[in-house]
Formats: sequence, C-alpha cells, structure tokens
Amino acid sequence: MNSTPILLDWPQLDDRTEFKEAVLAGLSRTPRAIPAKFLYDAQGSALFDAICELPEYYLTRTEIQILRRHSSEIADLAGAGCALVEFGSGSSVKSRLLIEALKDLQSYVPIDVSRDHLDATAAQLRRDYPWLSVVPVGADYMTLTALPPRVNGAQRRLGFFPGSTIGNLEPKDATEFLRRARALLGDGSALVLGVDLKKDARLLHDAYNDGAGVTAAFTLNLLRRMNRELDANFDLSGFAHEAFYNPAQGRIEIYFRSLRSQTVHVAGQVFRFQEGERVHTEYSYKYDDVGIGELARSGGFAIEKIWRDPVRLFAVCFLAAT
Ligand code: AVI
Repeated sequence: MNSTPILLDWPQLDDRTEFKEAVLAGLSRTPRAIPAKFLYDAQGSALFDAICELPEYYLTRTEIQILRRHSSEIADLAGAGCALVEFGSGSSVKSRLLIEALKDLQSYVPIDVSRDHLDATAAQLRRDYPWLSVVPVGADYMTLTALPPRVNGAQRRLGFFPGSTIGNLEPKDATEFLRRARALLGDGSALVLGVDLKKDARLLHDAYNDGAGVTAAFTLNLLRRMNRELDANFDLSGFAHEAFYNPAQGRIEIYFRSLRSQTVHVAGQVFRFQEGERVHTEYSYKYDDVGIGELARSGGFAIEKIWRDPVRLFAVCFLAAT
C-alpha cells in the first residue's frame, strides 16, 4: 500500500531563521564554527553526490560493495517481515540493496529533512517496487520521537544508517543518536550501520582534498549559501577549503580559512576575519573495532556481525538492540 508523505516534523518555514541564528551564533563564538547540517542545501546535496563519485572518495563505493556482497547475510540476520527505517535517506541508493534482499519486507520508512529529496525518492521507489509500502517521514532524525503507526505491524524494526554519517557526529552526539534510534526502533530491533575505519593518513587526506576540487566547492558552497540566503557578502576568492586528519582525535577536520584579513557582512552584522583564521564546518570521525564496540554499547546495542573491506578499511555492522 502506498501513501503521500507523512510530515511529522516539518520545519520548512523556519529553515531560514534556523540557518540565520546558527550562522550568527557560530561566527560570534571562539573558535568559530557552523554546524555541518547547513552544508546540505540543494547545491550542497548535489555536490555531495558528486563527491561520492570521486576516485579519492572510497567510502561510498566501498560500502555499496560490502552491502552487495553481504545483503543476503544481512537479510538472514534481520529475519522476515521487517520494517526498514533509514536515517537520513537522501536518494536511498544503498537501501535498494536491502529492499531487494530483505524477506517479506513490511515497509520502507525513509526519514529525511529534505522534502524534495523525500518526495522524489518515494515516488521512484513506488514505481520500482509496486509491492512495497513506502512510508516517508519528513523530519530531523536527531529529534524524531515516534514512527507512523503503520510501521507497528512489522515483526521487527531494522534501522539503517549508512555512509559513515555517524562519523560526522562528535562521540557524545553519536551515542545520543544511537540511544534515540534504539528508542525509536524499540525492543528487539536492530541497526545496520556503515562506519569508516582508521587508516593511512594519506588516503584519508586525499579523500577530503580531491584533485578536482569538488570537496572544496562543497565547503565553500556554505559561503555561497550565506550570500544567497542571509544577504552576506563573502568574496569566495578570499577563503579556502582546509581539511586534514588529526590522528590524536581520530578525525578529519574541515574548515574554511580566510586568505587575508577582511570584513564580511552577514544578515546585517559585521564580522572581521584575520588572515589565516578558520571557521569549522565538519568533523569526520574514523573508528576502530574497539571504538565501534564502545559506541554500540553506549547507545544500547551489541555488535552481532561486522563485514569489512580489508583494503579500503570500511565496515558495515549489524547491531542488535540490547
Ligand atoms: C556525509 N559524510 C559521511 C561525509 C564524510 O565523509 O564525512 C561528508 C563529507 N564531507 C566532505 N566530504 C564528505
């Protein structure tokens, strides 16, 4: 059975206000930082899709390969009659591998803040899988507290959080995400989690500093977005993308850096940037087995199985709720 999107938590009218408040607060504090979620407007999402195709950005194709190789094992562990709940579904490319492998899938529940993405994805999935009940939820999965009642008839709720997006959360927020997912999915549930692993710093560096400059365009799109939406006047030639691996913290750190001393107006306020001053935009934490175990436990899950790519060092984990 199909349906129109269920928009439980759709803050569309407040989007620009939220962006403005976050930017003004982020540029006023020391050190300066703007939350990573604001990188993903329509242009940012398109640039991220392009990043996923880059030769240096191994994460997406490695994870797809693992899912392809092990989807029937995942389906066996999950059992029949699940509701598949995807956190931050985007265009649901990876979930198709699970949709096709899971037995007697009761429903597919993509959760995403981007309504455009959600509508288009749901429509396409309904065309491609007419037998599937697609139940889209327009919401921020970090704040969502309930799933639509239609999902209640499933044997089990199987969460799906691919892409190592968990790595974009600071460890305490990653734990908080898992706790919330555990509460949302309920007793007896499970979660398929994609996690990028610690590896040679050079490979990591290259993945976030690609030769074609797409990652730089992705970071600097945040400045364009501020110019577009907040009446800002960032001169893009005066700022540069900066990304490096911090081995002590086990994370990639991403910033935009001012190339000269300059003044910028944003939403009626004036901000002075020193030459070399950075504004933080993203972390991308990399895990090892111990870290994944600790993270899973802290969020109310236990590792049932991990599939790894031994060369690219990416893991897909099947976590069971404890
Ligand atoms: C979405 N997320 C998992 C990406 C990552 O690898 O941390 C975001 C990204 N930022 C720059 N490149 C990719």
